[in-house]
Amino acid sequence: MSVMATSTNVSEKTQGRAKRFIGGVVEGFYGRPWTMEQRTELFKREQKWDLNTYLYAPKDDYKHRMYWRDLYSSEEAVQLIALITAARQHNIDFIYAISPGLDITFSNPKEVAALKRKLDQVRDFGCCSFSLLFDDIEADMCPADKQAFSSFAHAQVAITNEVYQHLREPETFLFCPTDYCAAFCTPNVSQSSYLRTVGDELLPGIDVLWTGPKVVSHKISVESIEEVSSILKRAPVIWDNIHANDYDPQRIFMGPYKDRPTELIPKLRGVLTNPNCEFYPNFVAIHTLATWCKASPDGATRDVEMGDEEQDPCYSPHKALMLALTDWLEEFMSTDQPTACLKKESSEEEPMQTDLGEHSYVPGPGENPLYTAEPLTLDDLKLLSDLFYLPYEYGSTAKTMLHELNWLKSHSQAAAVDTDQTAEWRSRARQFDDMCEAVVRMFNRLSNAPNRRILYDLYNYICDIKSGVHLAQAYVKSLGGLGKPSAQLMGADPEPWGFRGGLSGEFQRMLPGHGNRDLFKHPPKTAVYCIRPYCAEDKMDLQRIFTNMQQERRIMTDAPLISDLLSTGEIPPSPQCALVLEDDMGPCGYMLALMDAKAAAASVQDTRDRAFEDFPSLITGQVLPRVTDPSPAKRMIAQLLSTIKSCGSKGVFCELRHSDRRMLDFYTKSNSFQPIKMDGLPPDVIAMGTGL
Ligand code: GDL
Repeated sequence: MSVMATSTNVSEKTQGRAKRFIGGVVEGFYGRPWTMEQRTELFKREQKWDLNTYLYAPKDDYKHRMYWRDLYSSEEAVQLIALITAARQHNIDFIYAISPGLDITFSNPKEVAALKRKLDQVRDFGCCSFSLLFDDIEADMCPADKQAFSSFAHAQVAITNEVYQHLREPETFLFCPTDYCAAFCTPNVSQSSYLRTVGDELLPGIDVLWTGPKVVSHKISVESIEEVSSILKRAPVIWDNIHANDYDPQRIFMGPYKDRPTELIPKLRGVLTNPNCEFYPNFVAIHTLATWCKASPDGATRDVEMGDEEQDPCYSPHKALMLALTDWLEEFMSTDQPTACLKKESSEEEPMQTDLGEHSYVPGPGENPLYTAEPLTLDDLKLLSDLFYLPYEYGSTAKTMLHELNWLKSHSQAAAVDTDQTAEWRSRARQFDDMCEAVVRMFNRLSNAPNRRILYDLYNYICDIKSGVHLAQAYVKSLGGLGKPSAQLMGADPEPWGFRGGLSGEFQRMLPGHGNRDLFKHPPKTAVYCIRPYCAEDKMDLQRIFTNMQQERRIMTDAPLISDLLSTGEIPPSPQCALVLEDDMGPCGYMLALMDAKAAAASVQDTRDRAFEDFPSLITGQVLPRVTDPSPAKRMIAQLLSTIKSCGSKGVFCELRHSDRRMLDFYTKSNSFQPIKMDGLPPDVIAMGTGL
């Protein structure tokens, strides 16, 4: 077997000729492959939107991967020929991919012959472009291959070069490496010996697929592409998994192509999107990619209107989305289903649906009027896209709903006792309810849209989000006292939709990191807090925080506690016992402590007798309501307790007014502080303490 192939006249033919940018779709996901009819529909769309390529690589198609050696039967041949012909008719380059990596023995000539035989068969069907994929396979070679090749990369490259030459160096020939993203490279991209071998040994006419920094890349930067191009010695074709959903049955992505600057275009050989498994909901994914591919940073075909000056002068994801949704709305409203679906052969795929238009029933006097559905709107589709946006980002409405639910949850107790807050809480609860209703209305209008195929692909997802929103809506009502503590959420014998997610959901909830990677709960902006030692300049800020919190809770401090005097600065904290919490808006909380509370009490003539023997030290603090995350306060307390303990104190207490629900709740939920009996405290004050 020839291990190193050399360049021939054929490749020289293509040298110097600018190759066109590859733009299109890879059907490269796991699960049920698309039907022939859907693929043909795809070619039509691609042509209409100026995309030029389709890569045939359905992971679970028998003869693409698992049974890669098997030739196609005559029935299958008829179908493939029809597909290849349809692609040609629509000016789409049909690339046939094969994935032999699960079990091929690279060093066995019979295996290489089987691969060539299979690709020859597809070439005879009229296919001119090919691809060898080595993604998602074990990187270990069998003993025979270990003997024949110095590395896995050498084995893959040798067979790829050989097949490429056997097929006479097709103009388009793609190779998918096993290390197809930066995260898979050891130790990193520029030092990867695997990629170096590919770069050095793979014939120059073969292009390499690359998914970016990760399998599903949030962003793809120009620098990252320059880095990988340098080691591969060629510009990669991006296999983009941004809209792929085969890894999570509850998610589907209908946000715009995004976070890939158009400056990338001249640095890439192409982009192929591997989208959602469901064919019809990919309208947005493919339409917006097409818009992106047309955005040219050199200014030649630059559409000024399209740009988003702040982000990318040539492309705005929002505008691209609105263009896509406007076109999609038309498709939703069309009953123009290909006639094949009513024919017998495809009746398994689609239920019977006939147009009743001409003979529709007219109700008589006194009868129920016929049900007429409200038509779907562009706003409905915008909402749909917002709820199912992108893998690392929710759309704007989804973000607002989560934010509002979180606020309503965390402010329900304060609102229950404070009339000003009650008004705000109720108004925001009403707005939240309206947003939930909009989701239900969208669901109803979608369910009534004439184009049933799109609906059926979306149905599970929209049903799921409707139930989720419905539960949240009921919960907010119960928080505001407008509904019973939701039977759906907490009843003794709830229906199964009260505990959704099945076994997989159970497992997820039991794992320690559950929720850690939540897209909403950890937005980068609010996650950054700084805890630092108190300094003299902080005095005014601390007083302001203290007074704000007192006023908010309408507390009169004519009989101040030692804690109050500590907060106002009238009693100084003990050395190293004062911490300030800051966020990007400035100081937002503090924690102060006194090692010897008895001495401090005496210094201000506070003679109330307390349990100072067991709890000689005191701690106090406040955190503004904008800090919804309890962890910064926990950290400050932990740090102070540790300082106090290291100074020899045997216990710490705090004094809390009943109206200070936030801190009360906080200490109650902490595992260490317990209510303690302290004589002499005013009736609205309770003490909690912890031994050290
Ligand atoms: C992958 C697979 C792809 C799958 C995607 C998303 C590549 C090259 N291969 O790793 O088949 O659809 O993840 O799950 O991306």
